[in-house]
Amino acid sequence: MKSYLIVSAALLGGLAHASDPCDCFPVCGCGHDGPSTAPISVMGDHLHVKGEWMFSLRHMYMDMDGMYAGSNSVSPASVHAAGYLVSPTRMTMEMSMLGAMYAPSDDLTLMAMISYIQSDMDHVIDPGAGMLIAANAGNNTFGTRSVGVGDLKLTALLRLKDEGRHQLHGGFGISLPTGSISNSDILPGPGGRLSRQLPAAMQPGSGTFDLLPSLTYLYEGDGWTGGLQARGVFRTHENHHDYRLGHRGEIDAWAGCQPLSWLSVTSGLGFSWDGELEGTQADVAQVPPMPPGRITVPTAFGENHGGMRLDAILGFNLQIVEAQRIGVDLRLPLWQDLNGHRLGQDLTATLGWTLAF
Ligand SMILES: [Cu+2]
Repeated sequence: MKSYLIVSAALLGGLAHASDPCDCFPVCGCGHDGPSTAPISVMGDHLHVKGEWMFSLRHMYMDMDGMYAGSNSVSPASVHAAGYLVSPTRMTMEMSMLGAMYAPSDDLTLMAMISYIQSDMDHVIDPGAGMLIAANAGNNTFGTRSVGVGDLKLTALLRLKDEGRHQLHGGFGISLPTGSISNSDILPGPGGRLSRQLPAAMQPGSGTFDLLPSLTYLYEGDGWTGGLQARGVFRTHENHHDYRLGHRGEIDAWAGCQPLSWLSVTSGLGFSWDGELEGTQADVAQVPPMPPGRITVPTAFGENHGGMRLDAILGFNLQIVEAQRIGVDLRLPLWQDLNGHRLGQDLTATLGWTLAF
């Protein structure tokens, strides 16, 4: 991770000194003169000019590999020793996002986003849990998959300040529970391998109306631009499976420059905080019928959700064709401190394309 930081710092430093002052346009990287420096995974980073539309397509790949307790990586055996019959070992999530933006005025941009999500989770059963292994057709590992449409997000971005090098806008959004929270897959348990409700982490939707406030500050320096975005997700009630996901807060900070008229390079940091899941997950078993004193799987319990994480961000934006942008960014965790026993974050990669007219 240190080498990554040195390389990206050297890259940005070298570009800033070697090239002419960058023509960076922090207002909008879509349809203006050159790509913005905001990482493609940051949404709502810009406003549009009156009457302008933008469509976007993003694909995000997230890899969670290995269990954590706090900030330490732990083995499945230690998860089993904590009482759980089953330990997750890995989860991948792929999310395709379709977005639209429209500006009814120079000070207001409306944004809508819908996603399609595929999640896969691998598990290992405690070698001592013979009955459960027998119920799993003699195998001590199993995988689950969940696919579906996610929650629809609607946001209004309002300009708060536009003064020389400084720009500030606020986001007021709502997430509508269009995603399923009732997806099931084949799981071992009483009666063998049967279709059962998957835990919250595998559901495409939150099942709740969520508030999505955000605040974005953009700065235009000499030869570089930077940005800072703080955003939150507040769950307003419990869903019909008797739980709500944790509230969420995130801050992304980035700085970048445009070494070529069609290329921008960005480096930054992302901090995220997730709260614990509240409530019980109806239909997800917490206590197995046998053996006594054991519990099922960490994902069935609220205290094993959430935590804090600091990511390094490295991104590129290309604008080869007028009004279109292709962006890619990587997020790699520098540090994470997670609640209870849960999978740690490994890598998040986002590839996106935007078209403005
Ligand atoms: Cu846009």
